[in-house]
Amino acid sequence: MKPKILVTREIFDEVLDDLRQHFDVTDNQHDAVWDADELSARLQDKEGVMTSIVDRIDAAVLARAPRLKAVANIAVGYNNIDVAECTRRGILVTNTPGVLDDATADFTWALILGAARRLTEAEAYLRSGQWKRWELKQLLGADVQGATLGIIGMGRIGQAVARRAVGFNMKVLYWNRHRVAPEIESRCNATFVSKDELLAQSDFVTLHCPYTPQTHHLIGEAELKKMKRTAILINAARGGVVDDAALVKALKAGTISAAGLDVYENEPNLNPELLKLKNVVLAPHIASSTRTTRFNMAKRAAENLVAALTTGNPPDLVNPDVKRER
Ligand code: 8YV
Repeated sequence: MKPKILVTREIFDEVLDDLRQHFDVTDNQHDAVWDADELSARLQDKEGVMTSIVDRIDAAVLARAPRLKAVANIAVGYNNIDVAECTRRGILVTNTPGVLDDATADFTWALILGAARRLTEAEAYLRSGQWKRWELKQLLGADVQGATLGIIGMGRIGQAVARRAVGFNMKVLYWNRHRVAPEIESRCNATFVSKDELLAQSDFVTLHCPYTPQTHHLIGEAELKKMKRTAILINAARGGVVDDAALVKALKAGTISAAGLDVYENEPNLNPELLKLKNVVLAPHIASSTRTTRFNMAKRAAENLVAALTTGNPPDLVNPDVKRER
């Protein structure tokens, strides 16, 4: 008998077919969002689950999944999973690092350029029929070329963002938990500075750190006040790293000039004030969403699940301290 697994999100048929070779698969063709009870009921007899940030695999859900041996997240971030509880219960947890760096970095640049050049505001203006003539001072934006880019979180995605800044002739500053290797600094042409220095000097501050208790509201009222009044904040990392209420206040008061956001606290229920602001470019958590990248993410998660439940050694294990014998 094949091990039973649950796939909580609608995924690509080809990946589902691969999974069916190894497992008895229950999938979610309608991409429904299950509450904790519905999720737990479906996990009761499953050995593995392939999931994404929409589904919370927390201690209460895990307590009701006695046969679970592996959780494969279709994402590089895994703040939707109680990893410590998985580790305690001997459950392997995996993510999908590497395959989405470039797509996410490209989209970060879409937000940087879109916010700097007021692209969504310009399009709304045009679509509403307000455009009557060319004007010298129409929709004036900020220069990206030659500006200073501050990167918070210099992992794979932060580095991919930095490498793209070379083409814009930018000065790149970064702040990270620890300084990265000199070869990486020189490849990215990036200088390690303190968080305060980065906030004070950057024209664009872009976030690329995971969401953890340590990064909760890493950018709040005090940090926004340390930024230039002309600065633009970009978040394609995780909601919760930014205090959205403080950001709304800062954008309204002109404490900073604009923001480009792909992620929010309490997704998909945005702070309604954000929707009213002109000086934000907003996207629905799609930074990794290219056809190739999302396919590769699903494929990588499936490979991790197969390895976790067959060899016990998935390539992208995030909790190496897990006790393997169950
Ligand atoms: C995913 C992401 O699309 O990888 C991540 O951490 O935020 C995105 O690339 C999203 O998490 C869906 O699970």
